[in-house]
Amino acid sequence: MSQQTTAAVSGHYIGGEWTDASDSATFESENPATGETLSTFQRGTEDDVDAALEAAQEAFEDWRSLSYIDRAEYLWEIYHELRDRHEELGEIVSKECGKEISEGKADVTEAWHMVEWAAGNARHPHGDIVPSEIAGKDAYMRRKPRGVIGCITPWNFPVAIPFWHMAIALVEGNTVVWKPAEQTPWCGQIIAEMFEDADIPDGVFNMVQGYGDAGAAITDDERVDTVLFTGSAEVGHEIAGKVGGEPGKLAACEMGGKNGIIVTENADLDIAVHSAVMSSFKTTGQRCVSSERLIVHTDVYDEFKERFVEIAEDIAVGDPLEASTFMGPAIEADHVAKIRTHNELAREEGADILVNRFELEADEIPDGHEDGHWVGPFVYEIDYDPDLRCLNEECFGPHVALLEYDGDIDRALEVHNDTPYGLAGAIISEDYRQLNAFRDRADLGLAYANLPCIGAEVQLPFGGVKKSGNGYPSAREAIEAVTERTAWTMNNSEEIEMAQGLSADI
Ligand code: UN1
Repeated sequence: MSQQTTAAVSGHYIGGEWTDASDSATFESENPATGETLSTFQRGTEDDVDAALEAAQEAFEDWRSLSYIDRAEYLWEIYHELRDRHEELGEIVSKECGKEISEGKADVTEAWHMVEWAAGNARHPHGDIVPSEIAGKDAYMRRKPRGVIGCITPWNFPVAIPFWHMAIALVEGNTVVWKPAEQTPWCGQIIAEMFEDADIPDGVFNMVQGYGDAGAAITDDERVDTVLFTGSAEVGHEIAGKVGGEPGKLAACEMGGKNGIIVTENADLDIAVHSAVMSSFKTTGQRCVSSERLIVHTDVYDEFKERFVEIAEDIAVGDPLEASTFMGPAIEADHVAKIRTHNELAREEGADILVNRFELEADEIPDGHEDGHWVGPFVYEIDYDPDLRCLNEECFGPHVALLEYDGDIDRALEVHNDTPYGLAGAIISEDYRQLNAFRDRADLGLAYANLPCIGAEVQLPFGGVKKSGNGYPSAREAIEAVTERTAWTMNNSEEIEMAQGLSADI
């Protein structure tokens, strides 16, 4: 059981030791619902990252030579700790990243689901037996670890996403250097304590707290074999461009989206409204899978609009620790400013504003939470035009456009696909042909039918197409980014016989 879950200056975890930043710089984590300081942390430098990478490299050979099952044992320890500390850690997630409490707890649940998948997968086959053209030859595809994995994770899932990256990487035999988001270092601290409590061998797991400079020191270093990144498109595209261009190095990045939900003429409107509200406002719109475009058929548009707007006007924004809250605050003051800019852009581009709760009324803000980073729903309708920036740029907040379309599923898909992104989306329809058209032709990594477009499960691939990502840093498919494939071919005969009819005569 960990020792520390309250304020103190907390260090990095490098080579099995808690260490201070090389220049003693610190930073603070804040409760976005109150503005209060939660805790103080060492701010990572290049030297700290250097030490972490050295430790990870040194630990690699011994770690890779353990069996999959033995490596997974360490992860099972953490699985139990995540379960035992579910309530406590869920509350810390809510305090540090502002998600309402059921979401805080779901974040922890998703983490242990990932650990369960990765550790359980240690007992599953890890390659293929492949037929050979030659009777005396055996051929296989075998996997082996890539080496040191650099993990950069976001604040909006401060427990689940680190495990998306690290659980599989570690069970596969890699060592890791991880930088938690600077907004959620407390969650990072607790996860590091869990690895310490699990007695993971020194240097196998390393955590450096800090900002983008520490992250860049990880991603840019030649000792890192794979970078796993989940976060903003801006940073992800930079990493993918830089790291992806280096021979021998891999970057798997998962970024945001401008996710859409299509509501067709025959949709069940209860399901449609419910799905749209969940997708647009849960996590205060701050999921990479949150929906910012609702593409609604003209036959049902007015009714959908009326019902959606009524809920958006009323939805409970407030203290994340209160069970009655639907939406907590935005993560930080800078993010509130960014959401404001997106709302203003929509207005400038001709949006008709249907709900504007961007600035909450004083009596909507809970007592003692006046310094929180409050924002409420912003809902607008606008004539569809593919060139509008407000329909193409991700806001990452409770900011959503209603777009009316007239025509068949082809028209709906045209509007849906017309963004640079392709992460998650949904269709609400009772017509199986429309559902299948969406499944096959929506530019998406995650496609939902008659459901919200949030809430993916870890045993599915999680990642996007177009500008939403390259590779899968997350969930089941992360295995591809953290392993090498070896084509292993063995001769069982006393002769050499070549494939493709190549002569073996010398
Ligand atoms: C994110 O949106 O940043 O699918 C991650 C979901 C969660 C993960 C979301 N399982 O909504």
